[in-house]
Amino acid sequence: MEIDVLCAVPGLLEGPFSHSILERASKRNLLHVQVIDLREYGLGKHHQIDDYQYGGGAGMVMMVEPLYNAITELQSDRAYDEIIFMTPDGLPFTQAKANQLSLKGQILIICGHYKGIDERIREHLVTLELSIGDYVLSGGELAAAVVIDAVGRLIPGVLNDETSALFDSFQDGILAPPVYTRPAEFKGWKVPDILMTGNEAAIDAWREEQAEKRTRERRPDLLRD
Ligand code: 6GU
Repeated sequence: MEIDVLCAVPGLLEGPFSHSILERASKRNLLHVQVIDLREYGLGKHHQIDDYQYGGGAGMVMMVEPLYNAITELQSDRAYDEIIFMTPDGLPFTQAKANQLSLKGQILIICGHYKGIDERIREHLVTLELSIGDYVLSGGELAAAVVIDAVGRLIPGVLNDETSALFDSFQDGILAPPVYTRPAEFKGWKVPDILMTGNEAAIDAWREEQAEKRTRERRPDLLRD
C-alpha cells in the first residue's frame, strides 16, 4: 500500500512512521508513506499557499492553485483509490473505516491548516473527508498520522500473531478485556486466579464476560446497534 500525505507542516509527520510496527511495515515493503510539502507548490517567490477569505472574516484559507497543482502532479504518477481530506467536519473515522481503507492500494491524504482549504478542492478532487473526533486540531497532520497508524497495522503481513488485530478493542464492536503479565502478585495486587488455571475454555469465557462488562460500563453506545 502506498500512502502519500500532502501537507503544510511536514515536520509534524517526521516521527510517527519511523518506529516499531509502521517501520517494520515499510522495511517489508508492505506500506510506504511519502510526505509531500505543499509549500513546494506555493505561488510566487514566497511560495504562498494561503490567503484571506472572500467575504471577510478571520483566518486564512489554503489556496486552490497550490493544492490543485500538487494533486494533479501526484496523480500523473499514481491512480489514487481515494483522495482523503482530513477535516473536523468530515465523517467520523472508525475501526470499520480503517478496515475498508486497509484494502486499498494507493491513497492520498490532504491535511488542511488555518481556516481550511478552498471549497473547490473538496468539491472537485476530494473523494472522502475524515475527522478523528469532535475537537479541533490546529492542522490535519496529526489526524492523518492517526489514520495511517490505524490503517497500516491492518495491512496483511504487518502484524504477527502476537500483535494480531483480530482481538483489538472495536474489531468486533466491543472493548478488549483486561490483561496481566508477571509477577502474579505485586504489592498485594493479584492477577485474577482464573488466568492461572490453564483452563482455556474457562479463561475464554472469563475474557468474554470481562469485555462485555467493560463495554457496558464504559461504552454502552457500542452495544446498542
Ligand atoms: Cl481531521 N483535522 C483537524 N484540523 N481537526 C480535527 C480533525 C481533523 N479531526 C478532529 N479534529
